[in-house]
Amino acid sequence: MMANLGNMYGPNFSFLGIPQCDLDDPKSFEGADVIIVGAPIDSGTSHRSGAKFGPQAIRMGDYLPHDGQRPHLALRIDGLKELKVLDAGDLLMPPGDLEKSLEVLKMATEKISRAGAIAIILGGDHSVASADVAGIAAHRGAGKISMIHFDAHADTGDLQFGALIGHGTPMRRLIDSKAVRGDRFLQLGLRGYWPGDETLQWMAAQGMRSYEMTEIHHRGLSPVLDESFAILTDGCDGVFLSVDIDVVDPGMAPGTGTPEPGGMSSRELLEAVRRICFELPIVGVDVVEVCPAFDSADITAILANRVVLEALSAIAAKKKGLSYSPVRNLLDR
Ligand SMILES: [Mn+2]
Repeated sequence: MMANLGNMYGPNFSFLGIPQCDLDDPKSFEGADVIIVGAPIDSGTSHRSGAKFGPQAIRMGDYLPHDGQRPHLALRIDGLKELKVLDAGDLLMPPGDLEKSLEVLKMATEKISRAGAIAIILGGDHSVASADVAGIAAHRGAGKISMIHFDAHADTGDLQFGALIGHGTPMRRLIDSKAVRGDRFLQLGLRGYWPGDETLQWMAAQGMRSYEMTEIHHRGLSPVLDESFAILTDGCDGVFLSVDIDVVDPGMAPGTGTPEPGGMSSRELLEAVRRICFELPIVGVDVVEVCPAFDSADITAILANRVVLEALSAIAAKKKGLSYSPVRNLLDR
């Protein structure tokens, strides 16, 4: 039996000190609500690499004691205590074999989904989405889960330097394989200079909806989320949330491989994650493209850590049936 690896590229510690489990030992994750797993691979990057060190940076990115608890100030719930959240450590992902690495990840998320738990995957470059979502879809049914994807880039390329697998192609692979329906695939925060016409036409033909950053700015995040939620829950019974940290402006998230200026603020991302996980039936979350070598004062890793915590807190609040309003006086009890 393979034990929990801990961090593939560093000492063994769990996300904020939560208990560990071993995906090869079903007893160790019996009854889990959420299982966190690291996907330490960056062989899919098209530009500067280093995201394979993302999982350990995300686990560590917090200035409070790593004591397995985190009561949320606004939601008034402790996601780490209210839910049974376990850390399965990093998957063994050989950097020279991206295909095999992704197969390992797909098997892991399918196993987590079949155990009735929500998978939270710490990337890794975004190629991991092609596997982690596919694993959950293998359990819940093709086309049965919808996708909300935060990113500066569409990641819908057909080929990346001639290869089918890479961090620029996972969303095309998920739609091509019918794991996720194109018309239940939403993207928020796109900007910059990629992709080109041919790819955009393909995206339109799939019925995708991609909100460019300027549209979100002018319409406001809330109306865009309202519109998205109606599409995501139409005929699908679960939602996967994929967060490429480069959706946030490089000024607030510099530690990433392909930074694109003009992104959303970290506050907007956290608010969106809170609403999504509070209001939608989340079946999985990935947080990808954190690249510690290009970070400054750990701010990107800390943001990614907070994205995970925001998701956990909101999932716990939803499960408990709490009511929440973003405009409530914090001190009204
Ligand atoms: Mn991406």
